[in-house]
Amino acid sequence: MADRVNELIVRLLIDGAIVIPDAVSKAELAVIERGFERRAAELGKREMNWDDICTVPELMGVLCHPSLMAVVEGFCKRLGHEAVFANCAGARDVFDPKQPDKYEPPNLRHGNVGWHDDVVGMRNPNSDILPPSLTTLLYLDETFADNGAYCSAIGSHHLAGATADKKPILAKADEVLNYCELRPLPVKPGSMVVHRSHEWHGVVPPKQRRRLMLQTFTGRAVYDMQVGHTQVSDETLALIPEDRHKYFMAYSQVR
Ligand SMILES: O=C(O)CCC(=O)C(=O)O
Ligand SMILES: [Fe+2]
Repeated sequence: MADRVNELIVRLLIDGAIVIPDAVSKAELAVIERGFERRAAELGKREMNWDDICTVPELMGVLCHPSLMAVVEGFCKRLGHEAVFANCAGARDVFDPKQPDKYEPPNLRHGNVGWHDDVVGMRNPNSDILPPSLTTLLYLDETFADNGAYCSAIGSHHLAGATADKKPILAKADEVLNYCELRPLPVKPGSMVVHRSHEWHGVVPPKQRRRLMLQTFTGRAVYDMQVGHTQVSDETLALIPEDRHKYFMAYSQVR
């Protein structure tokens, strides 16, 4: 088990993205699905942000799950950081039955995969926060190499840089797509993808239900350097097992 976790941590360092198979049990997954479907039905939508889900016990129970934290904590420790929860962007079903399937397998290079670096979406990122930061995705449905898989440009995070005043420099798209291995990471339900900042990724357009829940982590010492972290209320904390409360922090100053 410890060997397996260490292997995943080393792969994260080298490749920038990994799969944790069966991160939650079948019984846990059934609970999560129940929470997802109940809340989606209440709201009449299948794309839910943090405010939509922060009172749903079945979904809050997944935050900082022990099988995920074994990898996240070990990874951060290796870089001299203490892992803390940064952000939850919500839970969503990205399958849109109205969207025609435009993907032509096996063309990951030119197909409609939407390759990107998540740093593009961050407000004012300081490059110092990026090395220990990890984004994690829990999949509630199976994904396949030609249908719904998360795809990684393996090692692409090594191509990013930073200016002297700590502004991130993104890799060039052509270099990523021409020189990195473009690898689909299909998963079984209950598995998680974990990826580093600056790792380029995309999604093979799904032909069926594709529900997931997102969580992002960073290092305690760099937490304050980035705006936009999810501030978890006491009401929500009460839904999360107490032994995980150590991962939750708040900004040291009001923002
Ligand atoms: O749906 C996925 O597997 C990845 C989603 C993604 O890349 C994102 O939300 O930035
Ligand atoms: Fe992304």
